[in-house]
Amino acid sequence: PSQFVKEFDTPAYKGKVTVNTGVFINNEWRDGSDNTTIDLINPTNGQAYAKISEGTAKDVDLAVEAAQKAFDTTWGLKTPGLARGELMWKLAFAMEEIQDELAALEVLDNGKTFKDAKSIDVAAAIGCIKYYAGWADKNMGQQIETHEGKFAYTRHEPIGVVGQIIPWNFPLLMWSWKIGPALATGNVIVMKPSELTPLSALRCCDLIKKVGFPPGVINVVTGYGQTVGNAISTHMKIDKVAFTGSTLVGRKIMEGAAKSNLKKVTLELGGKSPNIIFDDADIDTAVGWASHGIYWNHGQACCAGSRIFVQEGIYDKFLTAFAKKAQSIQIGDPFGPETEQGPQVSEMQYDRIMDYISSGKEEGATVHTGGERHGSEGYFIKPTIFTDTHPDMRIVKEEIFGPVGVVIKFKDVADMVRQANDTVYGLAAAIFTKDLNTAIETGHALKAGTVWINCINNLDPSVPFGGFKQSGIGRELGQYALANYTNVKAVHVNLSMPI
Ligand code: TXE
Repeated sequence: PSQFVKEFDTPAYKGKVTVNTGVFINNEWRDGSDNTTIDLINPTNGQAYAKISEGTAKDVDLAVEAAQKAFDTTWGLKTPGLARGELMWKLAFAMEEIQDELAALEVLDNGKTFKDAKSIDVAAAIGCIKYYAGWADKNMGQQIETHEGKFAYTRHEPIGVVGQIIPWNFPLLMWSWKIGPALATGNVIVMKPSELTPLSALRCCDLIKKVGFPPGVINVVTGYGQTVGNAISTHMKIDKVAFTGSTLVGRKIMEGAAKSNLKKVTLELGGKSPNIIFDDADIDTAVGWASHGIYWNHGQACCAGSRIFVQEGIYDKFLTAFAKKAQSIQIGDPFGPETEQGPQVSEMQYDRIMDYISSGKEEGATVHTGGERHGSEGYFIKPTIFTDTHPDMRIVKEEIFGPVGVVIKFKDVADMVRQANDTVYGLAAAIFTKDLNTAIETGHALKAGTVWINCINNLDPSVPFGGFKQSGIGRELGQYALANYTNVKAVHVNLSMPI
C-alpha cells in the first residue's frame, strides 16, 4: 500500500512525516479491496496533495472478522483492565512524542491553525486517551441485596465489535472520544474517519501497532459514508455504532441499525446553541468568549454559540466591541504564527456557508460585519455577524457550521428563554452574567446537554457531552460514556431459595 510522505517547511513546523494511506486491518496495511483511491484536497488552495485508499463494504467485512477474532482471543475479558489501561497510556505517550507531526497533519487536512491543532486538538486527544486509560481497571458492576437465599450481581461486559464513524471538524479529537471509552471497557473497533481528514487517524495506526495492541483491536477503514459508513451501520456483526456528524446522516445510521440487527446507537449531531449575554455581564469577558464561541475552529463546532442573545441595556456596546473583535481576527495560512483563522474544510462546506450568507441577505437581515469570502483562493470566509434577524430566517434556525453568528436583542428574559429553546437542537448553551441566581435559573430553563456559565466551548474529558432533542442520543466523555460500551448482565445465584 502507498504512503504519503511530506517534508513540512512551515513557520510552525519543520519536519518529515510519513503516513501509510491504506486500510488498517489486523495491524497490517493493505489497499482497499477495489484498489481505488480518494484524493485529499488542501483547503488553503484547493489543490490535491495526497491519495488514500478507498475502502469498501468488503474491507469492513474483513475488519469485522479481524476485530471479532481479537475479541474472542486476546482482548475483551481476556485482557485484564489494568493491562488494557497500560496500553492506552503507552499510546498516549507515543502520541505525545509526535504531537507536532499530528498537529501538522490536522492543519493540512482540515485547515485549522497549527496553534489550535497542537494546543487544543492534539493535547485534548492525548488527555482523553489518558483519562480513559484510568477507567480501564475501574469497570464495576453492582452486588444487589435481594434476600438471604439469593446472591445477585451485575457485570458490565464489553459489547464486542463496535463501529465508529467520525467527522472532519476535530479529526483526532473525535477519534479519541470514540476509541477511549470503547478500549477501556474492552471492545474491539472498526473505525471510519472522515474521507476529508483521515491522516491523523492513519498516523496513529502505526502507534497502535508499535505500543503493542494485539492485531484486530483497532481497525481503520477509510472511505466514503455511503459505502463504508453504510456498511458499518447496517452490518449484522457489529453490535454498536457511535456516530458524530450531521443530523441527516444520524437518521440514516439509526435506519441502518433498525433494518439490520438493531445495534445500539449513540449519536452526536448538530446544534444551534444560544449564547446569552445579560446586561450585568462583563463586556470584555463576554466579547472574548462570544468570539471563541462562534469563530473557534472557523465555526465548525457542533456546540458553536451561533445565536447570540444580548440584553438591550448592553446591546449597542456589546455589538460594537464584538464587531471590532471579529474584524481583528487574523485570517490566512494556518501554519502562520500569527494566524487565528484558516480556511473552511472543503469547497462543499464553503459553498454551503456562502449560501447561508446569501439567504440571510435575501431574507432581509443586516450584515453587520463580514459576509464575504476572504482572498481569492482557498475556502476562507470573513468572520460574519448578522443583526436585524427574524426567528423564521434560515440563518437563525439552521446550523451553518461556519464563522457566522446572529446577534439578537432581547428585553424580556422569559421570552428570550422561549426563543433560545425554539430549535430542534439542544446541544449546548452559554450564559454571561454576574448574578448567580440569573445564571442558575436560566441554565436550568434551557433545553441543552451542556450549559456554560461565563465561558463557552470549554470541555473536559471527565465531563459528559451530548445533546437533548435532535442533537443526539447518549453522552460522550466522562464516566457516562462507559455505559455506551457495556452490556449489563444480571446474575442471580440461588443459595438457599426453594422453588
Ligand atoms: O457531514 P456528514 P458533512 C454538520 C454540519 C455540516 C453538515 C454536513 O452542519 O455543515 O453536518 O457535513 C459519514 N452512512 N456536521 O456532510 O456527511 C462521513 O463519511 C454512514 C456536524 O460533512 O454527516 C463522515 O465520516 N456514514 C458535525 C461522517 O459521516 C456516513 C460534524 C460525517 O459526515 C454516511 C460534521 C452514511 N450514509 C458535520 N454519509 C458535528 N456534530 O460535530 C456520510 N457519512
